[in-house]
Amino acid sequence: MSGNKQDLLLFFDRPTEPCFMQKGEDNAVFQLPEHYYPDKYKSASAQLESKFGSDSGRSIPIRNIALPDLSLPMQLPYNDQFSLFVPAHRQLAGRLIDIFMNMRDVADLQSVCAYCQLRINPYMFNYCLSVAILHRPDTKGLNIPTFAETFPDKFVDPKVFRKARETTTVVPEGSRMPVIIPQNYTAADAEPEQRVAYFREDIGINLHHWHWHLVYPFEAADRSIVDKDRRGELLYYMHQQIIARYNMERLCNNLPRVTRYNDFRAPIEEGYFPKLDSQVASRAWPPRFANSVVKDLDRPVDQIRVDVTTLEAWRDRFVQAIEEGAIDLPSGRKLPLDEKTGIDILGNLMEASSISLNPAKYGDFHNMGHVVISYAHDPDHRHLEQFGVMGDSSTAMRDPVFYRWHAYVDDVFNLHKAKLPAYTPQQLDFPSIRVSSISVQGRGGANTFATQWEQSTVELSRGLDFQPRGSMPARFTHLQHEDFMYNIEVNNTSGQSMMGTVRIFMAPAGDESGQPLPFEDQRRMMVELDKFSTPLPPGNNTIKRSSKDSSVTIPFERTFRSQDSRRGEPGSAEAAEFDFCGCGWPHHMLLPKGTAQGYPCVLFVQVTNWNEDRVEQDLVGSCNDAASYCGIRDRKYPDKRAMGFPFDRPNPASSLSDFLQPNMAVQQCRIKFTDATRIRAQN
Ligand code: CUO
Repeated sequence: MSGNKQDLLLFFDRPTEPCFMQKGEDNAVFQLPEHYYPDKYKSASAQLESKFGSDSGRSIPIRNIALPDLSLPMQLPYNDQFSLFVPAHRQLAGRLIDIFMNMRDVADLQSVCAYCQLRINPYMFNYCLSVAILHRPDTKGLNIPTFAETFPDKFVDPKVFRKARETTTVVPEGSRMPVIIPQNYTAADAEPEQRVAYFREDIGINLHHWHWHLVYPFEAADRSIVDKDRRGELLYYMHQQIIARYNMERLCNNLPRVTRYNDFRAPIEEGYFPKLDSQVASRAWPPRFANSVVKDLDRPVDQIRVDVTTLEAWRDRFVQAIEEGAIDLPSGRKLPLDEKTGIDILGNLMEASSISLNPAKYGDFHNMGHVVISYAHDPDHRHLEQFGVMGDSSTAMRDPVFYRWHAYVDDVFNLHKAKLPAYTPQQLDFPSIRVSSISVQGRGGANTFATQWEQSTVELSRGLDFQPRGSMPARFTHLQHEDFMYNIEVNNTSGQSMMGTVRIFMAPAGDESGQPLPFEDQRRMMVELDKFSTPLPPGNNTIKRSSKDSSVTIPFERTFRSQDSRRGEPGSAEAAEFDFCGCGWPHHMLLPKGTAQGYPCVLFVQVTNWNEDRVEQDLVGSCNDAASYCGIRDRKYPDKRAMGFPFDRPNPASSLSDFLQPNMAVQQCRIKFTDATRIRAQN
């Protein structure tokens, strides 16, 4: 039968193999109208149909429809890299998303997909189909396979594919041992930045970042896809948290905090050699040599011309607007950057998304930063090279320069935050609610977190095109921590029942040399660990909360979910939100690595008045377990306060203890790392 929405997922299977070949677990085959075959296959279409159809498990007839005009999306060559940060690509993708969104039903969508899959750049096709599936009402409940399975070449050392090819060809399915994805393959220990490669190159972290940008696209003809509640602010906050987390990770590894990249004329000290191959482009991703300097871009093939001076001009206009506390609108009017919406306006202007209020003046600062850096090796295309990893949201976080760029972007946002009045004690406190302590208990002992390495398995077969079929597991190593429980003691002296919002953060206790951090530095390194609401009956309350319930993370199984492990019946409310749940910080990276001696850090808790924080909305059937960094699908951001509250603004307090109100508590803790590797139990 055609028109089964589940069959749309077959277009993610072996993405460069033509869709008339067998797809999926049950070897399904799409039966295409004759004229859907590209010229190179046309003369043989009858043979192809019988070749792949004869032993297929199921055949899916494709409806013959009047095809929409696909000339624009087809402009991107099939074998090129695709980047959301490149304006021309964004435009082509915006058009294709539009086409997919406007197909009148699933059968028509399937039909246009079948035609496109044979012709359109596979990365762009995958991205646009994913966005459409996430946003069409009739495709809710579909569980898009994890990007690491569809395009493992964006995440994994290419040597692994050679081994996998050998194994799938020689060893029968069932007896195949996982191939091992090596942990440190991009640089030697002589490169200091290598000490945090386990963070930068973590598959889960890169998947989260890709997924975040999938959920929050910055361009689409349908404004509602872009214009989501507080999306500009979330861009700021999610990336701010990445920098905070990375900085703590660096301090654990004896590296200084990341230095912002704000002088576009200065060499970028850090080199990066990605050692990834693009299977679609049949090319290695270009490296960036140490001390590269970015240049004016003039790449007619990508329709990009941008000068370094333009980047500087955009930057100066941002700084000026923030200084003045207002942006210029195209009409010549000024729009004030107020406490409530200023950061959201700046986020959209900065990115820039298609809801930027004045692209002509403020340009495309953040995206173009990615682009200019990603072409440092070939700014005028004389070597016919494509962009480096900074140009792709699924690979950008591998490169040390990503953090330098985003540290600067964050600095600009912080200029705005610094203009806002500091929170008053009244804004911070929750009268009659007294928090006396927070502590943690787990296998590491009291107030000690335990971390170590863990090996887990991902499935590569869906991304191994033109190879023998069947499962091909690969094993990779990542950081992991022991589960723990928070214990929070709260006294409600009001005599009546209250509801509280519990906000838990963690930050390093000291700076690079172990000296106590000034409040201003420490607040910017505060990492959100959890946020939840809880009833507070009168009197003493002990709140217990498991680390596994964190509002920033999603469980391992969801980061690496495969199509087979879906939960709920298709179309059920439970399954409906499953896809959105792919966004979320990977749970295995909740905590930084720590050190063998036990890295000193501080745990912070604040309980605020839920009645003032809450957002009235129906959350039934919504996937909201990683709302802190990802929001909630089709809903408002579930916390009225500024993202990052209470640390989003500077405060005259000189130290964290100076900042504390009676509804807050801190606890000195340690993160103890054991250099051992365990194998994750599969469930
Ligand atoms: Cu996510 Cu720059 O916004 O990579």
